[in-house]
Amino acid sequence: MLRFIHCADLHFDRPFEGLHSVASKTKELPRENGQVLANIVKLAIEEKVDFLLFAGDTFHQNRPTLKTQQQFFQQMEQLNKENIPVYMIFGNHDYYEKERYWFDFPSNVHLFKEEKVQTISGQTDTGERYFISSFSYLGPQISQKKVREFPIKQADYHIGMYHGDMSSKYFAPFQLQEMKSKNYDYWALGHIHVPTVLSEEAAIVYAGTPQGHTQKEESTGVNYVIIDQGHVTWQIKDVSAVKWEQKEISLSGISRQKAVLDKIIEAFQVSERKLVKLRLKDTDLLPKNWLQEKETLELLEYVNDYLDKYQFEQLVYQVNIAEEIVAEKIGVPADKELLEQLLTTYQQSDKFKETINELISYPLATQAIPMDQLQEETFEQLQEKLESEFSWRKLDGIKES
Ligand SMILES: [Mn+2]
Repeated sequence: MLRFIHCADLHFDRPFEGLHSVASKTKELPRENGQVLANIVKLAIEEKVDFLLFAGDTFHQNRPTLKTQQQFFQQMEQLNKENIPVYMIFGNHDYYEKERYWFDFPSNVHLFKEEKVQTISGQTDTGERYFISSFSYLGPQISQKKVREFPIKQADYHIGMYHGDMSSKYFAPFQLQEMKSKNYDYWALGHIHVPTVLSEEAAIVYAGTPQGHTQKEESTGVNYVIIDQGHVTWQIKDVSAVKWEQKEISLSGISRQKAVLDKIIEAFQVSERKLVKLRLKDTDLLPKNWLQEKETLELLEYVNDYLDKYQFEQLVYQVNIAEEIVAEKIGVPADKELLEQLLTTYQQSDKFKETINELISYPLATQAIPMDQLQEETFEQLQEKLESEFSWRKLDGIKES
């Protein structure tokens, strides 16, 4: 029997995004990432797993800060003390460059340091042998179909780790059939942040990110996998430190602002570590224009002060009024791949910096806004806008990520 944890897309040093309107209240948030990693390590030790897999993008940047690295290496040392091996690949975000590390990886951490597919073997405490095949990114993209280089299953237990996306040209594209043909016991995938099972019977699985860093990443976890006599089962284990929630509040029957406040407050009954977006619906009895843009910030402050006062751990970062009107999408006679290609090209940081050159020339601006974060959020918003307002003619009908 083999028991292990499949963790992917930890993005350990990634900031929590989309929280500008409550910036003064989010100073403590980066610590949550440390808590997530600690939760994963604790789970591995408690369950006495045979090993832990990191399927790429463990770090958000390929130059993780010294402090981030120190925290990570300390946690890996905990696993070392417990004799729990770690197998780690690098993705398009944290692509491997050996001179980037301030510390030596502890001896229990086995790295895939090459773009070429390699196979590492290990042994459980009870003497069972297993093979793990994988590759790492050495730059922000891989256009080859790496799956073709993977060997056919060669031991009782053979696991593939794969950071990529079926339908993208830039992230090691693959076909499901090619993966299935390797006969592996489990494919531990990374890159897609929402937990996704590509094949139940061949166990080809995206674990998803263990901690959401944007409101889009609501469902998160690591996979706890058991392989017993050729039979594979897995469970999603919640290791998150803070959750994202969208809360809908109906204002039906309410015609005065005062009652709105009470109604919102009522929606909070128990304290939970959550980042909350409020959607107010059924607002037709309230006066037209009852909530102006500026007032949503005032409302946020009021609600958050209330939550603080009663020691609720929720933080409300946005208030919206549910829009009834759905705008018609504008058709674009171009393949969705063009959009993806454009976004990828402009996401290269030097290109982005060229674009915002003027802004960067003001030292105050660069001090006030971390440029990586600005870039990340700009592209996220751009992609959202391009996808929500335009309809892209798809040529191949493959699922987008
Ligand atoms: Mn990735």
